[in-house]
Amino acid sequence: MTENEEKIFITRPLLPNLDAFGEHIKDIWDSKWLTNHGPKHNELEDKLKETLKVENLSLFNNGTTALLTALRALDLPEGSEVITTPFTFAATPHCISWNGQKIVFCDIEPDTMCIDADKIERLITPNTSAILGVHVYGFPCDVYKIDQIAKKHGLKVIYDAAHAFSTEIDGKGIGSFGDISMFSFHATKLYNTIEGGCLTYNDEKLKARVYNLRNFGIISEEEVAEIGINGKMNELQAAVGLLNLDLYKQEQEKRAVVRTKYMDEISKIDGIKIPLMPAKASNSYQYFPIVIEKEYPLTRNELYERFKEQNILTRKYFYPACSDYEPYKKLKSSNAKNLPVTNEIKEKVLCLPFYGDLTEENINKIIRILKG
Ligand code: T4K
Repeated sequence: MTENEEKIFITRPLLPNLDAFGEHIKDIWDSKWLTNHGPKHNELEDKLKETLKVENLSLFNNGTTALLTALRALDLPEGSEVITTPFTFAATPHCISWNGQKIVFCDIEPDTMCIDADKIERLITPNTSAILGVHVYGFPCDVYKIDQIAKKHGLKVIYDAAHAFSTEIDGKGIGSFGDISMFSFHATKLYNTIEGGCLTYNDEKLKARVYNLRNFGIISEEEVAEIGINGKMNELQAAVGLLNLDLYKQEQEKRAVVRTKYMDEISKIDGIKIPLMPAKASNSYQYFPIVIEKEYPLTRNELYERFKEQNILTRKYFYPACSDYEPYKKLKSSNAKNLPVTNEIKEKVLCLPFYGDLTEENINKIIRILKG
């Protein structure tokens, strides 16, 4: 066994059949068309639109370039304020800053751990241009309340749906809410294209703009209309994406079984809370977070170390919070008194290994450690 084989990771990527991938590679080699909106890219764009139940979809080479492009496509004024959550991966605030907007962190709601819609309005100033919510762990933000606030104040709404592939709210694709949503198809995501991502949006007029921004701002051989980026997904990524589209539901079913096994046993343990999906939303099965309360005999950090001693690599997503990061910690909105829930949750949350091929033996080992 190699060192890696002995470890239990938080996730393992969904991998298509190698021969099937070989057939795609042969097509790509034969056509000599490797990237720049090739046939597999275009086929995947069409298919994903149906899967995610959205009107418009543009593929990207990763979720971060997609989110950067989303902010640019909405023409948020430079120096304007974007209200967002500190309880997310670094990419979310980095995209706002990289794009020249100012971050205003809003505290999170304790059950879903998403931005607390009831605390957004008090942070709005004449300089606010947008709200950027994150459907963290696939739990949905309060999209209806956020929509009301945005309409009332004339703000744009962007969602980071990196963790929410195929989640639906009241039967609608989660990517159909707000002005633009971003999905990540990174290797660690339920559905992956190795690296990759997409934007989804209702306004068809954004399509051409997103297309140009994704391709350096080029609009014709002799015309570059604006400052764009290289956000294009290549044909190899798209081939993995096409094959994984046939597999992700089966992976979700396998994860549902793992989840049930975890729930049956962990729900009996005093001091461990399992955050639940609101009834109106379907589960993407991206992560399995637990919250370690005071009644539990170990702190979250002690539990993390205990797992590590047994080669089980749980993750403290998202500790530290983004408001603790060097570039953001001095912001007024990062002050601890403004973020009591974030600062409490970041010390208590732990994501357990969660993927379809997690063996019964390993699930039992994890549960045994939790039971102490
Ligand atoms: N917004 C949110 C809310 C996000 O969570 C993310 C990304 C983004 C935006 C940006 O989207 P992208 O630009 O990435 O598309 C991972 C991922 O790299 C990152 O995509 C993800 N969020 C974040 C939550 O997790 P790390 O640093 O934790 O990954 P790493 O390398 O430690 O991998 C975790 C475990 O996964 C490994 O211990 C083993 C397993 N693994 C990983 C890789 C890469 C594999 O088995 N095979 C692999 O190839 O960031």
